[in-house]
Amino acid sequence: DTWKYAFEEAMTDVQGVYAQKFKEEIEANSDHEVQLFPFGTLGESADIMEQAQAGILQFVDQSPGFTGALIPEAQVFFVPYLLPAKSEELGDFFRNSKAINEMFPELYAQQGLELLTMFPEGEVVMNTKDPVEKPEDLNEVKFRVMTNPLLVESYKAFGATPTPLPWGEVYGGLQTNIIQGQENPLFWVESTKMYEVTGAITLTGHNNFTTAVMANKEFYDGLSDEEKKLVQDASSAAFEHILEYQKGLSEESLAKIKEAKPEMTISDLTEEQRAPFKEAAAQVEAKFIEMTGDSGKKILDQMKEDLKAATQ
Ligand code: 6CS
Repeated sequence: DTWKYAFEEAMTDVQGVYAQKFKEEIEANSDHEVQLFPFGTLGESADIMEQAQAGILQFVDQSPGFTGALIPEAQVFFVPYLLPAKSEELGDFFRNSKAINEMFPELYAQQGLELLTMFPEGEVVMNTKDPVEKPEDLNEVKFRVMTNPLLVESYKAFGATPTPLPWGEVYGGLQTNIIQGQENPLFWVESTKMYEVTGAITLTGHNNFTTAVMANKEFYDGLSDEEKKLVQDASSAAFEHILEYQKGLSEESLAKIKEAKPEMTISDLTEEQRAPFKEAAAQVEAKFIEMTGDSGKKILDQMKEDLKAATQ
């Protein structure tokens, strides 16, 4: 039989490379076939999530940036400067975190989803029309964010006018000046040619892009123990593969952007320049607790504990 798996990016982007490895592992170790649906083939992120919940798709990759309405606690990934910047520490965190591996699966299960993995996709940069070096530079900037209330709060705290939009509207929005900025990892800025419609990239170090892969829960619960292990093993193999794949990816992507558009302004903010953005974090964290109550606080506290363990 054929298992359908949709994701939010192209086949050659990070989610696509992960999905291809997952497919390869499943097909090498069973008679099941995995059919992959990249971005644009079945609609926006919200559409593929609906299809996965309805059981039309067996697997879906949806980033917490879009899952906030369904699972408010997933917005924890948008508390600025929470995740570590070093890739080894990030890997350890995702591998061993109790919040990720025990607490989030319960929340996804309530939405009919079996959470298989969460993994990082790369440091997020601000990508704007005009250079940004301080919060004042974001004044009057309509900044596109993923559709997630906490991300709106972050960019308010950073000094911008946040504008939540699905991905499909971002290129056109920048081109027609409806928005003047967006944030994403460098590989994505490069592969989707965002540099064509923007003029500046700012490294603020405020986040790493997190994504999540899940299965329809009814489908997963109906698998035999052996098949469940097959899915878990394929997920683990794809997780290790994608961390390895990302080594040096941001640097390569930045070099390609510079080559395609030499006049692009690249600002890697100093610690001093980052300080006012860091100061905004406490306010965003408080908003997160306000939005999610006890359940969110428990996840955040556990994450902080897991982060401590991963960065020691
Ligand atoms: O910003 C977004 O909406 C998109 N960013 C990435 C890195 N992946 C998919 C997502 O749709």
